[in-house]
Amino acid sequence: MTFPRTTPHRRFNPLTREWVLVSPQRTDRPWQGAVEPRHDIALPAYDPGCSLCPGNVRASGIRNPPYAATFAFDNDFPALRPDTPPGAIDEGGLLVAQAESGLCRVICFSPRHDLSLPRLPLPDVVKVVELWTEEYRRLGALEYVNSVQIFENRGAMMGTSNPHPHGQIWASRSLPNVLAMETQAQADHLARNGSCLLCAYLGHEEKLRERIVCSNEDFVALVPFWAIWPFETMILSRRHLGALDELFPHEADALADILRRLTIRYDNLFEVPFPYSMGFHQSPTDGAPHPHWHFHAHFYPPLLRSASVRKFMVGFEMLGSPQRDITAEAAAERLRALLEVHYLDRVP
Ligand code: H2U
Ligand code: ZN
Repeated sequence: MTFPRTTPHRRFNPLTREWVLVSPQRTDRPWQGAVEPRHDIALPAYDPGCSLCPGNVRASGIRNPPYAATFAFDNDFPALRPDTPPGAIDEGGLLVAQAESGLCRVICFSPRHDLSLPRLPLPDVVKVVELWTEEYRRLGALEYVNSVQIFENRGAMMGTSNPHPHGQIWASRSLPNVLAMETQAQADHLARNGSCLLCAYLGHEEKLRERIVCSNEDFVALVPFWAIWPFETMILSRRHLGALDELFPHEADALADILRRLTIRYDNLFEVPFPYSMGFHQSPTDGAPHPHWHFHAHFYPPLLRSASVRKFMVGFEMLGSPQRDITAEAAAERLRALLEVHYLDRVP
């Protein structure tokens, strides 16, 4: 069976079990709406006013060490705390609340204020992968942590407070909504089919090869069939594994390689530092076995047709379901056509 890709259709996301409306005929509509300011002004290698640069004092009054590679610290303004007092209410299933504990970390990717994942040398990105792995292992081992959400908000458009290359980790007792949905969907798929949902999905994509952006021996970057954001991608491990702490050293190198190559392509698309929210989805750290869990990363970038026009999730999308204009296949083709040399690092 096929479906007409040039006319409106719905696509199903088997990980969250939600639908996206695809309307390819809308890509050419006129735009007189918001125009985003460019954020590609040259940054200094060190900014004395930056709270994340080495040796500087943070808002909390704590001074950063003169770090030379990566640096992680407890968020000075954490959304979750380890010592939250217990408590819960449930009034007829209508007023339901629970105390929540956890902890929040900030991860500096480099001492260089002006660099970012796509412009860091590969060995430096490997160090970031190693730090994420160490944090996942350490935080996941805490009694009150069942989920370790590692993420990066990149760019002012994504609400980042500071251009210094950094990410965050929120570790929590409860599984966040999306992790809970993905856990259930993967468990159900394994129980029903006897196979891993994402191993099976990756197998399809490798056969079709129309949504793959780039790959290496251990990882594949692709635009998922059910993508919502214009240039949304996923990175999937080829080997069935649940989390960063299961990677072999050569796989950690390969993850750094694919992250770097994908983010270089992103920056090259509109020749600006490409804004996005990205993060890893990994096995819950509740001590239970999760054979159904397949490690992956999601990239959600808002830019639509240029550096100055972004997608908004409003109207039908807020009230009904997400919608996209450019198809996943067309987005993959555009990302695939780009160079893997950063536009700022090209020799003229
Ligand atoms: P974002 O740029 O994605 O907001 O992440 C920066 C985080 O760094 C943010 O959560 C923390 C903020 O709370 N932060 C500190 O912990 N100390 C500071 O001095 C500045 C920012
Ligand atoms: Zn800085």
